[in-house]
Parts: sequence; C-alpha cells; structure tokens
Amino acid sequence: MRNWATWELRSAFAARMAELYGREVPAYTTLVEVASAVNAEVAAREGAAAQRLGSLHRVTAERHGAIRVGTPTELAQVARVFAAFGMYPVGFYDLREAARAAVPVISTAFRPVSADELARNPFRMFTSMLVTDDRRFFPADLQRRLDAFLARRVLFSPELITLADKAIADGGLAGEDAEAFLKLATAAFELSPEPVDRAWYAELEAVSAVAADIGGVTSTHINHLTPRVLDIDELYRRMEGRGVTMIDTIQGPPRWDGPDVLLRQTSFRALAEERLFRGVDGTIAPGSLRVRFGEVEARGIALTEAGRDRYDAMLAEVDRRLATDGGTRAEVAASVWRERLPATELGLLREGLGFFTFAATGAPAPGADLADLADLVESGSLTATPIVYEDFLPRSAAGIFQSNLTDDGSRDDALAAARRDAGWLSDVIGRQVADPIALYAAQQQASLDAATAGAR
Ligand code: OOG
Ligand code: NI
Repeated sequence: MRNWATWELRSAFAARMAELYGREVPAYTTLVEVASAVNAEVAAREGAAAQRLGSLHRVTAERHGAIRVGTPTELAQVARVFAAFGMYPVGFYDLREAARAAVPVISTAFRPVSADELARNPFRMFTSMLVTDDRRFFPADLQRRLDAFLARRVLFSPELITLADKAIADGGLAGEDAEAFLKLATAAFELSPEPVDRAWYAELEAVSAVAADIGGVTSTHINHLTPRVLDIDELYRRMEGRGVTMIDTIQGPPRWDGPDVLLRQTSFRALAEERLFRGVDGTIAPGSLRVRFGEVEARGIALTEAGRDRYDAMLAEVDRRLATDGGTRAEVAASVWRERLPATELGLLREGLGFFTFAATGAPAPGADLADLADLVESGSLTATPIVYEDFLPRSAAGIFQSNLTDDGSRDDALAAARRDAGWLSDVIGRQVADPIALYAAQQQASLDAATAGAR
C-alpha cells in the first residue's frame, strides 16, 4: 500500500479542487486555457527572465482557492483539514472596513510555509470567516438566529476530521485512508443540491450578499480557484476578446517598466447557477444564485516592511492625485510608481524594499563586509534572487469581494464593531497565525547565513 506524504496529499487536493471547480464553473476552464497560453508565450518570448519568480512549470500549475466559513468552530475544523495538507495560517486580513460594500468577514490564508514545501506545491486557500457579533452589520436578533442556524450545520464530517488528525500525527496517510480523506475533503467544498430557504437567504442578503452566501445555506463551497499568469494585462484583453466581461480594473500595483512586486489580481463574475429554493409554504422551486467568480493573478517580489510602507504611501498618493487632478487610475499609478519606486531589483535591494535569497558565486567576498549587500551583488560576490510574494493584499481582496457584488448591503458605522486581530484568530485555530513578513525575512536570513558561512 502506497504512503502519501503531506505534499502529495496537497498536490492531489489541489488537482481535485480544480477538477471539481472546472465541472461546476465552466468559465474556469476557459480562464485556465487562456492563462496557460499566455504563460507559454511569455516564457518563449522572454526565457529565463519570465521565470525569475518561479518556473513555468510551477507558475502554470499554481492555484489559490477561496472558501468562506461561518463560525470559529468551523474555522478551527477546516484548519485541521488544511494542516493535514501542510497548509498553515499566514496573515490576518480584516476586510470589514476595507470595502465600501458590506463584507462582514476576517480572513487568513492557509499555505505551505517553507521554501521546500512551496516548491513542491504552493497550493493555498484564502479563508474567510463571518463576524456575526459585529453590530454594524447584524442586529442582536439577527445575530441570535444566525448563530443558531450556523450551530446546527455540520460542514466537516467527523470522519474527515479524524482522518485529518491522523495525517497530521503521521505526516501523511497510507493508501485507503489517503483516498478516503481526499474524497471527503473535496466533497466538503462541492456545491450542495440542498434547497435554499428563500426567506432566510433574502433576509441575510439585505445585510450583505457575503453573509447570505456563508450563513444562508447549510453547506460551504469553493468560491473560486485562481490560476497564476505571467502577463495579466494580456490575459485581461484575451478574456474580454472571448466575450467574458472582466471587472473594470486590475487590483494592486499598476503595469509599469520596473520589477513586478506583490500581487496583481482581476476577476469576472461567473454565470448564475441553478439552485433549488424552499418557499415559506414549503414548496420547492428552481431558481438561481450568482455568487461565484473567476479570478486570476500575477505575482511579484515580496516587499519588506519598508517596501510595504512605500507601497501604502504610493496607493495613498494615487488616491490623492485622482481626487485632485483626475485621470485614469492606471496612468496616475504608473507615474507615481516611476517617481517613487526603484526601477530595478538592485534598486529595491539597495533601498531595503524587497526580499531576496542570496548565494555565493565563488568570487572572493570583498572584505566579507556584509553591510551593503547590494554592493556585493553588484560586484559579483553574491547573487540575489527575488523571493516571490506568496500572500494576499487586504485592499485587493476587499476590491475583489466588492466588485463581484451587485448590492452593497448595509453597514451602520454608528454601531459597535467586534474586535478581531491575529491573536484572536490564533486562539481560535489553536496555532499561531504566522506573520508573512517574518517568514520572508527568515528565508532571506537563512540564505545569507549559508552564503557567507565560508567567508567567515
Ligand atoms: C475571497 C476574496 C479575496 C483574493 O484573492 O484576494 C480573494 C472570497 O471571495 O472569498 O479572492
Ligand atoms: Ni482569490
């Protein structure tokens, strides 16, 4: 009987999610076709330069998924399932105020954390949880009924959780258990044929379409699965050329002549899906819901804390100029970037804005003075390879949520917010939610220690 290592389970899970989502949302298949074609063309045209942030093989196979759960209990359970796949919580995203529309959730991303595991398979899952006790969205009576509804449902069966715990304890699973685990884990994110209670769904939808999607039904589902593409502007044009209407912007950094940093994302609303609805008199009738979407992303260099501060300041400057001078966001952003961000990797390194891994070239290190890494790279003693950004951006995530909603819902800012932070989330999950910047910094430092070990 074959043994499945954690990463093999993760790869198989990613493949099964793709198969499931492709069956449920056919536009996804179009998106993957177009993304693969663009990737192959960019790699053929630009060669090694195109693959500086990941091989064509990795980039073309790479996906992130998004799911949404309702309660701390559900989040703790899904965290065990993801831990069995070697995916751990990284980053805390509070989307409640990041969007104009009512998005009453906080999120984290479950992903591999070590460079080795990321190289084997980087599958990650953006996971959002409803904040039902946030009065800005849910009055007390609605919260009480919502909590009761959520407490009655079971998203993750006891068999699934038992197998997850076994995989965590043993660092993988043997043949039959692996098959059963993969099957149950995939099925947990399949769209359920169970009829939707029309009145309940509508009541939540009046507050927030996201709340209805999460708390208006008795199951969860994969919301989207996102391929990675090397040229997102080209992909955007080609999808529109195929008659798919994309949201009106690409979220995140603009297109510009310097290095790709962080994350650029765009999306389109998927088609309405047939669902059954139960009316107040108990009769079942067909209808449709339009909650899922297609998304695609291009990944760039991970930024240091200073780099993120620069990024945030540039975003604010873009907003300021747009408000005072007008123009299109893409143009204004590109000029702010040209003014304020170094246009080369070496420039990012010199200003301490980006993360890199270093390797010794064999050339003698000049005086082993490591104070100025950029000088050592420039003189050829060290090579610096950028570290790819593996995480998400709160403003982009909020923008993606929002641009795929038809109704803004309501949020009353005069009422009390519920307090949430990374520590709260860590307590719920029973595991420290990692700080993305600390992970990149540790990776950079480890490479530097190895590269300079001989020089000291
Ligand atoms: C998640 C929205 C955010 C991303 O990649 O930032 C997102 C959701 O819709 O559940 O997908
Ligand atoms: Ni996404």
